[in-house]
Amino acid sequence: MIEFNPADNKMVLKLVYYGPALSGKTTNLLQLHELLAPEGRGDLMMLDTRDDRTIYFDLLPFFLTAPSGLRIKIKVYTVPGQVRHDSTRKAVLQRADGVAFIADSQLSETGNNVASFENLEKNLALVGLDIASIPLVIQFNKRDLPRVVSEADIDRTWRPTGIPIQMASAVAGAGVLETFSILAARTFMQLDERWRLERDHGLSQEDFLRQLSVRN
Ligand SMILES: Nc1nc2c(ncn2[C@@H]2O[C@H](COP(=O)(O)OP(=O)(O)OP(=O)(O)O)[C@@H](O)[C@H]2O)c(=O)[nH]1
Ligand SMILES: [Mg+2]
Repeated sequence: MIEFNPADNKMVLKLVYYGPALSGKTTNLLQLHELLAPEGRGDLMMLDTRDDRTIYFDLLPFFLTAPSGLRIKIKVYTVPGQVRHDSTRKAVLQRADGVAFIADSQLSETGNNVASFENLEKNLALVGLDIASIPLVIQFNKRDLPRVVSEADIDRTWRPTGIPIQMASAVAGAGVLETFSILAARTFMQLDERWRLERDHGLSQEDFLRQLSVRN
């Protein structure tokens, strides 16, 4: 969590879209900007791109309010997937409350997915976060393309991690809200355990997702 100031009645959360280069992280954020409730949605910032490749990060802020008056700002970030931007990835991951790992379904990208996931595991440890406890979701994007890894193979390789998996074609908006919804729900559960959002602030998981306009 970036910030929780009970005196201000304000909480700032951070969700991070991680994954190999060109897997579709920025595309997910662009689609989310269209799909999330317009009342709470802030402006999408796409920082420092060159040839459509993220060099620094993208950021989509979202604002909601609990019945207690607690104001919650959710900052959704993407990292740059290119291998050489590792220090930026680490910086963006700091104090993350949840991570969506965007994998590229193309068979040619299998090795890059694995390397990027290992990089996530390493960088989470470096910023003091535990891959076993941080809310996570894995999205297999680009299902619309030919020569993609089969769902059976995805199942065999990734199911044992216990992390929820969502198929997507982010360029067409398919699976984008579903991925975000899984991440938001898991993140809420963890925050609620720690900060008692429902008991002390009257904010249930259902209200939280409803304000984001994400189906439960
Ligand atoms: N066919 C197809 N193309 C996609 C899909 N999602 C993203 N793309 C394309 O893949 C390319 C890379 O997408 P980005 O969203 O920029 O990828 P990124 O993960 O942000 O890449 P980096 O910023 O370099 O890490 C773009 O040309 C997208 O249009 C998809 O579901 N299907
Ligand atoms: Mg990008």
